[in-house]
Amino acid sequence: IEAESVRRYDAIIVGAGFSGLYQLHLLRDRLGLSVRVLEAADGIGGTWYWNRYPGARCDSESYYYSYSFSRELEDEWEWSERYPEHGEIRRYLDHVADRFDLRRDIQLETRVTGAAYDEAQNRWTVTTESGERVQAQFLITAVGCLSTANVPAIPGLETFAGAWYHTGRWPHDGVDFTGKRVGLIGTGSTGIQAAPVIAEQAAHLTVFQRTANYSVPARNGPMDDRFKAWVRENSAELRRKAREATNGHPFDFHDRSALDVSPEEREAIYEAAWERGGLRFRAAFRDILLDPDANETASEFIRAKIRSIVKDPETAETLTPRDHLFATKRPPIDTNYFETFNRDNVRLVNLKAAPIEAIVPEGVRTRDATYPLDIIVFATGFDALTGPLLKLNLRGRDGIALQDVWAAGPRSYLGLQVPGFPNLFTMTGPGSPSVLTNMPVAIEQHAEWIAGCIAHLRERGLERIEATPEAAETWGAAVNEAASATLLPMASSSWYLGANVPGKPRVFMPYAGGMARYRGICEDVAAQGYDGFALR
Ligand code: NA7
Repeated sequence: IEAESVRRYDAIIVGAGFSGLYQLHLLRDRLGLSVRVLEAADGIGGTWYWNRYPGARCDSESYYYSYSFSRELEDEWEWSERYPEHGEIRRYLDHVADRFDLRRDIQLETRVTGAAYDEAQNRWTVTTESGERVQAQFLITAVGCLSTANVPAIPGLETFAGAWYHTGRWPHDGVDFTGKRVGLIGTGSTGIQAAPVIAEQAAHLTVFQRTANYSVPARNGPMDDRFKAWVRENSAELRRKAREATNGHPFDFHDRSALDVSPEEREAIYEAAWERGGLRFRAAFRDILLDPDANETASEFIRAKIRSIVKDPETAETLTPRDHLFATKRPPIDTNYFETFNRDNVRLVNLKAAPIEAIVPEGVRTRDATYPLDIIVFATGFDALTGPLLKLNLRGRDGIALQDVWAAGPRSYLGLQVPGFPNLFTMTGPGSPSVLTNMPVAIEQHAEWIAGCIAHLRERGLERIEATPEAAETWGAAVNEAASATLLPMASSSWYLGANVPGKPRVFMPYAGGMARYRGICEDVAAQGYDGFALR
C-alpha cells in the first residue's frame, strides 16, 4: 500500500534556481524523462530568491550572467544595467520558467529533509519536511553553493532587543533602516555591496570588520542603447569566449606579466583597469593569481587607492588588507564602498583589535566597547559548497551517510558524483570549478554533461552509474594540484577553504584548474565511455 502512495519519477531535482531550471528543461524536453523539481521556497530563483538585501546584485555582467542555450531567449530579453540587480535576475528566471513551461513540474514550498538510495530497487527515495516521499532513479542536487546561511554563534544573540537579519535570508518586504542605528557584521562581497546602501538610509551605520578586503569599483550603470546593440552584434563571439575562458567571463587576460613592464606602464594599466572596473581587474596581467610578486603590485595598487579615497588615516589603515593578497579570497566589487567611510554617520570597528565578545540587549559588545544598535545585519557568508549538500541528509549504498563520508572534507569525482552514491549528481558541488567561474557557464556545462550521461545510460540499457573510489581519489589530487598552482590557498580566512565556519575541515574545495580545462576533462571522460565511473 505504501509503495503505491509514493510518487515515482525518472529524475528528481532539488532546487529551482539557475541549475535546477535548466536541468529540468534538458531532462524533460530533450530526453523525455519524467522529472519533479522540489524547491523549499515559495518561488523560483534559488540564490536570488533569498538574497534580497540592500545592494544585492550580481558581480558578473548581465549580458553574460544568463543562459546561452537558447538564441531566442537571448534575443527577447533586455537587461537594464551593467550588473543585474537581484529583482531583475528573478524576473529573468521567472520568464525562463514561463517560456519553457517549467512550472508545471516544479513543486514549491517543499523542503527536502532526506534522501536514501535503495540498492535492490536502484532508486532514490526523497523525504520532504511535510513527510511526503517521492522516488526516482536519478537524483540531482541543484541546491547552490552559497545557500546555507552562516550565522555565527555569538553568545547572547537571543537577548538582542532589536531586530537582526542574515543577508541570505532577507525579508521580502524589505527592512526599513530610516532613523535606525544599524550594525553590519562582515565585509565580504555582500557586506561591501550592502554598506553604502544602508548608510544612505540609516541614522547611523557601524561596520564590524574582521578581515580587511580588497575591492574594485564595479562601475555599474544603465545599459545604454549603443552597448545593447554591441552586445547583440557580438553575442555569439561573447558566448564563445565565455565558454572557452578559464573563469567563464568573456574577457581577455593580458598576456604579459605584471613584472615585465616598467612601473609607470604597470600603473597606467592598473589605472585603466580600475576605471573600467569589475572583476576583470584581475585580468590586467596574466600572473596576478599565479605569482606572489606580480600579485603584490596589484594588491599595493588597491591599498594605495584605499588610502587615497578614505579621508581618516586610521580608518584607511584599518580598511587596508595586509594579511592576504588580492583575489586570493573571492574579490568583491563595489559601488562607493570605501567612500562610505567618509560619511559622518558611518563608523568602522576593527574586530582584529577587539573581537566581538557578545551580543547584549542594547547591541554588540566587543572586548573594549559596547555599540548600541537597533538592527544587526549579518553579512557573514555561507557554509559554502558542502553545507547545502550535507543538509539534505543523503544516504548512499548500505546506508552510508554523506556526513560521514565527508567528515574530513568533501570527496567527489569531477565535483559531480560521490562514490557510494549511485545515480546522484551534485551540480556545482565541491570539486567543480563553479564558484571560481561565472556561474551560468559552469551550470550549463554541468546540466548538459549530466543529461548526456543519462542519455548514454538509457541508449545502452544501463541503469546505474557510480564514481569509483579510485577516480575520486585521483580527482581529489587534481583539485589539490590545481589549487597549489595558484595563490588561492594562501588566504587562510577564505570560504574556498571552509575557514569561515568554525570547525569545518580546512580543505580547498573548488577545482582551480579553470573552466575550460575542466570542460575538456569532462568531455574526455564521457568520450571514453565514462572513464572512472562504474556503469551497470
Ligand atoms: P563571505 O565572503 O564569506 O564574507 C563574510 C564576511 O563575514 C567576512 O568578512 C568574514 O570575515 C565575516 N565574518 C564571518 N564570521 C564572522 C564572525 N563570527 N565575526 C565577525 N565577522 C565574521 O560572504 P559574502 O556573503 O560576503 O559573500 C559570499 C559570496 O557570495 C561571495 O564570495 C560571492 O561569491 C558571492 P573573515 O573574512 O572570515 O575574517
